[in-house]
Amino acid sequence: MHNRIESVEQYKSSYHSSLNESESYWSKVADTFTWKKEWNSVTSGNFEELNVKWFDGAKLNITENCLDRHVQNHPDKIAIYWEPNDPSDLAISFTYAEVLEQVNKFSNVLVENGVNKGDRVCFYMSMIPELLFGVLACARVGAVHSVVFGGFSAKALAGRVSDCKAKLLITNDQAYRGTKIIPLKKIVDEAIQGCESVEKVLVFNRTGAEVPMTEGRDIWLNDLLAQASDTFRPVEMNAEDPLFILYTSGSTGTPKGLQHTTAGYMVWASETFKNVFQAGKNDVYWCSADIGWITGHSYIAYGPMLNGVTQVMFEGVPTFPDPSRFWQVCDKYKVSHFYTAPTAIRALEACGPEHVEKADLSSLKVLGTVGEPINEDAWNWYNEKVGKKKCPIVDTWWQTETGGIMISSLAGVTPSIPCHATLPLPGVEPVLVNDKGEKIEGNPAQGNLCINRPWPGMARTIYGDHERYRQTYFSTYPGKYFTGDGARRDDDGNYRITGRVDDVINVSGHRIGTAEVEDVIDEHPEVVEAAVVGFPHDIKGQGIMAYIIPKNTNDSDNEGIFELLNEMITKDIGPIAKLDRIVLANDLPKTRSGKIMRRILRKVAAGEFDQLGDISTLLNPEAVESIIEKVKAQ
Ligand code: 7RM
Repeated sequence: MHNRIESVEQYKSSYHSSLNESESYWSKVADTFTWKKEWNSVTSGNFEELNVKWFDGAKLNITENCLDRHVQNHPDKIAIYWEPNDPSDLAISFTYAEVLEQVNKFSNVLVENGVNKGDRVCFYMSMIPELLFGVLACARVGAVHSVVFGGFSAKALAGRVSDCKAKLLITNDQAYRGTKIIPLKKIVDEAIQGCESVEKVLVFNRTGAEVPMTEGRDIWLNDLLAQASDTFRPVEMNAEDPLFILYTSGSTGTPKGLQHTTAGYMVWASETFKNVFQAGKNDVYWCSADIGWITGHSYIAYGPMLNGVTQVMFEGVPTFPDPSRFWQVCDKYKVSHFYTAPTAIRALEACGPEHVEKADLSSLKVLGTVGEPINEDAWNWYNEKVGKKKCPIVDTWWQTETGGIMISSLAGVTPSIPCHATLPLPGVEPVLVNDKGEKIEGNPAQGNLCINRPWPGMARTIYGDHERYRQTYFSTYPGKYFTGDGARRDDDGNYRITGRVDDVINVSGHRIGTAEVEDVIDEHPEVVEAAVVGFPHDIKGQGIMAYIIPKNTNDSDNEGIFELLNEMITKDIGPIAKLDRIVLANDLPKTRSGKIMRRILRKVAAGEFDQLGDISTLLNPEAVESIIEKVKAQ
């Protein structure tokens, strides 16, 4: 393995040279990977023209870096300990040599089923090894993977499959999720009706359920894999060829397909994993995320594999069969590095200390958190009950768009500060700007978090809509990438992320656009107008609340509307976007130009009735009084 940052001094000098001698810094880093051909230029392009390229001219296959080079050095090292949903089911492990074999088989299956370089392949699967193998197989054959989280609805799946014009859809019969069974194939059948691009559906048999198979379209993946050859020559890719598309929600419109490319993403996922987690040769790393989210892409499928690390892959949920499951899995595999989300920490804390106390947990060395701001109570509980105050906590701030971690302490190397992501990684130049876009100099400071220059792991575009990419991220503060987050910087330059400053709600670490939810609610015939906002929620971080003006002002006529709206939301988006609360209002506060004042709705939802600011300039100040009354009465 190549050099990693191992002291504060080394962090400072690396950070400095990554910005001031960027070309030589990144070319030294890149030298440690396997290439088919070297790059012509380390970095080119800028945010103005939005033509960013890294390692342009180079040729490579990312899976040779994830697999082949480790198989040469340590073929028999465990790559994956796969832990099934039900602890009494069979756990399986795969060495690096075995993962390579599986990925080769899967690659042959893809090619035999018509997948060519550049084609999009969509995955709608649960956390079974075949999802990981399939994703890597796409990369090996040069196809672009687009993983859709198995909790999304048929309609949400259809939207994503159609947007990226996937040729192949890969799923399993059903998914085990705690006590629940998710009928993935059935949802696929419903989704696929409007998806003209899809030629075939490959179905992995996980639960053995009877599922209808459409002749000429659906094929059992198990059979194909069983017959496939276990050798495959990786396809040579250009540095800037697309690697994957992943959909994420923003403040407006439908979810955006962020497109990441090959070489820059590889270098970023690998370097950030190595420096942040500091996992050694004999360590066991476990990231509890689903591969359907960016965390699972960068810190299950790619980062750890690029570093040749042993990791746990978990099919289940934190509370099944009981709330000690995470800790039992840590003990079972002697997990040394554990990476999870604040929402999981809070949910497990709420189940009581006995579950964590009965576990040993002495193997743990490093704890990580990601997905949303972590509150002090959850941080302390994680530190004391899980880490026994001896494990550094890395609070890793990043986004789907950034490809990998941007701001974080380095475990055991730079100091952890409760609830602070702390310092930018090499190559990351954060800036705080005020609402006018002016850079806030000096410390302490608070403002909108932007990134001032391109970094290797950044998304290159929104699939099929480069203009939307520019508009969404580079137009608010020209010349800068705007993250959508607010942040504070302390006297020593440490960042604390305060949360979204746009119309994105972060529910249990999942991004939900208020506009998406409003669109569903507006379909309801009895709804005149709706506004959706986030509010503080003890477990989820943020909950979703809808203010609704119903056609019918008689309350008894609106009975059941909450349940009905949630059914609609579950059908159109998925259960993760369900409302926690609704308020039926006669009127919503608006500006004189007719815009709903979400700022006020958010304050009211949070119960901050005396912090509404000046409401006298509103078109209808009396609307505020009336919603306050309704909320107080809840
Ligand atoms: C990795 C991921 C991105 C949004 C981001 C933030 C929030 C993520 C942290 C965080 C505070 C953190 N990608 N966020 N990590 N907020 N501290 N350590 O979650 O695209 O799904 O979400 O998540 O608001 O903009 S994501």
